[in-house]
Amino acid sequence: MAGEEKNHGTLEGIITRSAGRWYSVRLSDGQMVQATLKGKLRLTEHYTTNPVCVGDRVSLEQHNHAYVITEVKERTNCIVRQSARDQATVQVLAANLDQALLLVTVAHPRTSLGFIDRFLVVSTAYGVPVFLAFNKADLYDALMMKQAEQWKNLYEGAGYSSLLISAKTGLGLDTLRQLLLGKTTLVAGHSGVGKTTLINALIPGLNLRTAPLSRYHNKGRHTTSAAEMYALPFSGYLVDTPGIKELGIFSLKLHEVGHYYPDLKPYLSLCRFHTCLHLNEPGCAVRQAVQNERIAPSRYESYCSIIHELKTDEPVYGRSF
Ligand SMILES: Nc1nc2c(ncn2[C@@H]2O[C@H](COP(=O)(O)OP(=O)(O)OP(=O)(O)O)[C@@H](O)[C@H]2O)c(=O)[nH]1
Ligand SMILES: [Mg+2]
Ligand SMILES: [Zn+2]
Repeated sequence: MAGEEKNHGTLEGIITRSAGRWYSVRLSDGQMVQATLKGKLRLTEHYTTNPVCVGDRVSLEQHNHAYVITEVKERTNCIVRQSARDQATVQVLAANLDQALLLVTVAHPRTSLGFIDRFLVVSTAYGVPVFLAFNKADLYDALMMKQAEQWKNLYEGAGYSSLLISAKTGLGLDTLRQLLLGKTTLVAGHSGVGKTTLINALIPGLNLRTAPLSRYHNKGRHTTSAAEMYALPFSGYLVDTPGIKELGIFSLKLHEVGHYYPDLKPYLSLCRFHTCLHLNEPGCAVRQAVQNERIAPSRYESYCSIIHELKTDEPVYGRSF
């Protein structure tokens, strides 16, 4: 009965999970509650599937035992994921992040350099600092270890912190804890690289569901189906995400792309033409730097592949925060 309804005033909180029409919210006093969204908020961002995402700061009202989200605060940043095959599928993974951890492995499911570079570009473009961890080090033979070291050096040389870890044995986790301390970190990567296993290792007692790789494909099965935020026992938060298969690049301007490659950046202003896209223009300082082995060939190749993709695809969506 409306007349007897008790309104407890406005509360503040952070979305920790969204599942269907229900949102889990951590209130500013630490209490976890379930809430629904006020009707009109459902219509605001029409080309994303989710108007409110994990990490969003919200205001809520409590009416008896029901909580309703009445306002979503402006985001400082967010990571939007768009499938490379289906451009209509755009999903805001999480918002208000301090950083992203891209989890990869040279065991299974092996991550390609092209995928790593795309994720680094997307993260950087959305204003989220990113670092890498090579997981499952306990499974590496001598050859794989050499490969992991090479890739680690490649990305450190390009300006990204990189660690060698094992979520299973705990190798490297002390160093990782230092990087996570006091921050909200999105954990991303292919399905089956061990995102959830790592989160379980960092948060004793959490026991989230993980699953072995499928026997036939040596690939993950998308065991985690929705993003969710968890509190670390030493201050900070982790956002577990469902595995990313492929990553579409969209809404970047051609001339912006080089700026999201820290290793290309020092050369961008040295090209003969200021409109240089570093493909085959004369007097290109970037290509010269590749020839002089100051830029790794794989990094330059992924740059070219992103430029070609942007040239052939009409950007459909504006970048929305
Ligand atoms: N040997 C070894 N196995 C690991 C390690 N980390 C994860 N695994 C295994 O890899 C498999 C997949 O792990 P998950 O944590 O479910 O992977 P995920 O990245 O969360 O996958 P999605 O939720 O599908 O995106 C499980 O069988 C884990 O036990 C590791 O460091 N070493
Ligand atoms: Mg998982
Ligand atoms: Zn150039």
